[in-house]
Amino acid sequence: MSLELFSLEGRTALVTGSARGLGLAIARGLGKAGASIILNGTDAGRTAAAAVALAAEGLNATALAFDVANDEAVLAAFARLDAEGREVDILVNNAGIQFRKPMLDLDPADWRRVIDINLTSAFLIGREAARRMIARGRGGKIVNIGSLMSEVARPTVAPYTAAKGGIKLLTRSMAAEWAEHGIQSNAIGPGYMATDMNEALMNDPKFDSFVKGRTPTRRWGLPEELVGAAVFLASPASNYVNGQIIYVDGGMLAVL
Ligand code: GCO
Repeated sequence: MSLELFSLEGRTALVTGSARGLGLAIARGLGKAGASIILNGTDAGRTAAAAVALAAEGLNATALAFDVANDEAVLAAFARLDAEGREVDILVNNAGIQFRKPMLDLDPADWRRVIDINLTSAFLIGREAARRMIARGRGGKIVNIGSLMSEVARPTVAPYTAAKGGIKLLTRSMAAEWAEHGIQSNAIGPGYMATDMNEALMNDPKFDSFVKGRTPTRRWGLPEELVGAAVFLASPASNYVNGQIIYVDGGMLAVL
């Protein structure tokens, strides 16, 4: 079997929230598979530094800082890509924040912020990318980043859970509307991964013990362990896969 099936040569991938964490690991992996990478973050300096770091590794990486939850910023970002002649063939909707507080104590503004960044941004950016993929007539790939919380809940993370549950069904909506245009829209559901966002949890002996006990693999996941699923869903290897979510969770969702 040819590895061409998993090659991203000649393709351009926009990865949101990729100045660090899971997004940066996924962007690096897509770059190593041959894609030209457009990194995104809200902090222009940090995003530019990440692009320089990937370029120093021999990857084709540039930075595009914009607020993924701001309608006008998203439109302006795609207008800039249009003006530069850059065509997004692969979109990874990874941007997301976490906000841990019981619902009874949650400020509605914090609820809305999590929903806007973790879910609405995927709709806003997904449709700008799809609009152009459809107009070009050669399809494309959309990979939304879900979570264990696309399936199950735990106390104190309601907005994140609602958003990630929405990501699962938004992915299916994208498949429903855009598959006929040659666009494959799928998702990845990371398990408990060793990232900055989870540092507080990793440093909590009780939660660390919970994760290691509840996960059959008995450890936290590494961000680079998402790369295989990301390259698969971004490559021709997944041309007949649509509306699916692949859990990279060490088996946590598979067992009681
Ligand atoms: C939490 C964590 C989780 C993980 C991940 C699991 O507070 O429970 O932040 O949400 O980050 O999303 O898939």
